[in-house]
Amino acid sequence: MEQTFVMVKPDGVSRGLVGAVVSRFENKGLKLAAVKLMTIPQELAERHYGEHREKKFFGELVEFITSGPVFAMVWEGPQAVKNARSIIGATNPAEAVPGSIRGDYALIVDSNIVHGSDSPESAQREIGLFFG
Ligand code: RTP
Ligand code: MG
Repeated sequence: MEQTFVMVKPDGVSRGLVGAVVSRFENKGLKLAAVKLMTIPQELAERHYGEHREKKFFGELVEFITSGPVFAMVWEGPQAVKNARSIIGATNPAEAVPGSIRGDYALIVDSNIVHGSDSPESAQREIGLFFG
């Protein structure tokens, strides 16, 4: 059974959207396998988003993701990675379809509520970082 790493980002936690996010994954039929409320240390943030290290928004991204508590989760089920990305919606909320989390709850790319792994390999890496 495939697993994926999902987290409600600091904007989603501070807006009280943890329950809404969890509901959507439960409604879809995925199973919750692990959960942790935590504030991400700088070093973990830099490793988690390591693929973006050279991008101009990297500093802001790390600052944002460490700015308050996140709600980290592991969800499992058939094609969990792909199904989770579809529930979450496009990276830019302006392009995310209504019915997706980002389409329904977010406006701008800097604060888009939730993270989901982009491949099964990323999922295993991220689950190791956060729950290993
Ligand atoms: P995430 O990793 O957070 O689930 O988002 P994603 O896969 O949909 O998008 P990704 O390309 O991995 O980007 C990671 C996060 O970086 C911020 N971002 N800002 N200013 C920009 O052009 C820009 N592009 C990406 C977003 O917050 C995105 O979620
Ligand atoms: Mg990503």
